[in-house]
Order: sequence, then structure tokens, then C-alpha cells
Amino acid sequence: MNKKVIGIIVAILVILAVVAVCVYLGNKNKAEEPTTPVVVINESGDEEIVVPRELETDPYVSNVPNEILDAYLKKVDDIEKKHKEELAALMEENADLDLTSLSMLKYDLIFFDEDDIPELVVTNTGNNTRLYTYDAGKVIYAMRDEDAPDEEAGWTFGAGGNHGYEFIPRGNTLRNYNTDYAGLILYTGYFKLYNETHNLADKFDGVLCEYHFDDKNNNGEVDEDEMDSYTDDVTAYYVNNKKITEEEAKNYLVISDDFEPLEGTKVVEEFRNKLLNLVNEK
Ligand SMILES: [Ca+2]
Ligand SMILES: [Ca+2]
Repeated sequence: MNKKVIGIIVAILVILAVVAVCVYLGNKNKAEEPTTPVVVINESGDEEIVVPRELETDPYVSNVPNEILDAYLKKVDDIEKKHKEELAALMEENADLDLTSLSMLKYDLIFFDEDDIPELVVTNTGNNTRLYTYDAGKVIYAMRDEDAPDEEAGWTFGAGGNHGYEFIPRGNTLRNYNTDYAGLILYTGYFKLYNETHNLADKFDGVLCEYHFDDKNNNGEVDEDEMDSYTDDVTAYYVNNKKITEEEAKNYLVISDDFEPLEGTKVVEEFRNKLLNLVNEK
């Protein structure tokens, strides 16, 4: 290879490197661009100026078609209307009722599964969570509970050792920890959104139970004389009432640092403003 050819190759490599750096810096600056502040009504009922961040800086959300955003806006209006009616009925039944903990619904758009259609998450603070997805012009309730009288009742948390739900963004995985006997048994359940049914259901064929007590008689149950034997270590693994090994337990676990709380964080005014901003920008 003569010096001229080597010179040309080096020149090409240098140009490619410069282009790569420019593209990287361009994307980086784009993501950090400040967005227009909006006025929202905060939880105390006061006006507050906030700079929208999450929705606008996520390039995928900016690309969401208006028909999906419009469908979610309509759903939010329906949910708020129904929620207000329920609160009014509760007030009528019991004028002394403290409604502060019941009155606040919070919303967000998230990417739960792998596709480019965002999901709508709605949290009734400290009470329950709902997840909706979208398909062909329709908003579909994805956290169905066949036993619940109200088909959009939400999955509850906050009582009985259930602290809520977590998910991996674009990972189609929801995780829920639950405990019994004040932590002697820890349940870790995983759920995924099934494309065919748009239903959030078990990811694995069983929920992993970790025992944190000394099961002296080895009957798989917490007996009276075992109640005070709590230990941080896992003493046994069970799935579907069957004892399994630590190695087998890994088949029922998703180990990841990417779990985030599955919860709405924006009150309705802030959330609607953000969606409307996105629609109007297009
Ligand atoms: Ca999706
Ligand atoms: Ca026992």
C-alpha cells in the first residue's frame, strides 16, 4: 500500500469520526432543549408554572399520532367525570368523610411494552392503579380483574403488604411484591401485556414465594411456633405450592435495574396541558 492510499484511508476515517461526533452532539442538544413553560393548577389548587419535561423530551412520545393522543384525552375526560360522580355520591352518603385521599387521580403516558404506542397509566393515590392501551381507534383497559364489580376498578395496593407496581419501560414486564405474615412470606408476581387480548396477565406460570422463616416441620406453612423466626435470608422457594430449588427459582424472576414505579405523577390539568401541547405542536 503506498502512502497516497494510506493518506486517503486516514482522511476518510477522520471525516467519519467528525460526522459521528456531530450526530451525537446534535441528538444530545436536541434532548436537552428547554420546552415552553405551562401554567397548571397544583394539588393545593394554586396556579403553578411548570416546564414540561418527560413527555416532550421523549422523541417517541413526540412521534405519537394525534389520533392516539386524542383518544387518551377523551378517556381522561371520561375518567374524571366518572370519578367526580363517585365522589359526589360518597359525599352524599357521608358528609363527614375525608375525601382528600380519594380525590386525586394522577396520570402519565408510558411505554409499557415494546411497540411505539404509549400506554395511559392512572393512579388513585395510595389506592389503585389502572393501565390502558390503544388499538385501532379504541382505548382498552388492560388491567382487567374478572372478579371486580367495576370493570375498570384498578389493581389495588397500599394494604396487606402490597406496596404497588413497578415496570420496565419498553420491557413489557410488571412486577408486584406482596407479603404475608408481616414479611415471613414474600410473593413476587410478574405480568405482561398480551398483544392478542390487550390484557395484562401472568408472565410466568406461577408466582414465586420466598420464605423468610424457619419452617421447622417442613410443611410449607407458617405455624404458630414459627411466627417469630423471621430471617433476611431466603429459607425456601415455592411456586404453585411446590418447593423448588434456588436455581429453578430464577425461571420466575426478572433481574433488572430498570424497574420504575408504575404510577401517574401528573394531576389532570398538567397532564391535559402536556398532551394538548403535543397535539398543537404538530
Ligand atoms: Ca405499547
Ligand atoms: Ca411449618
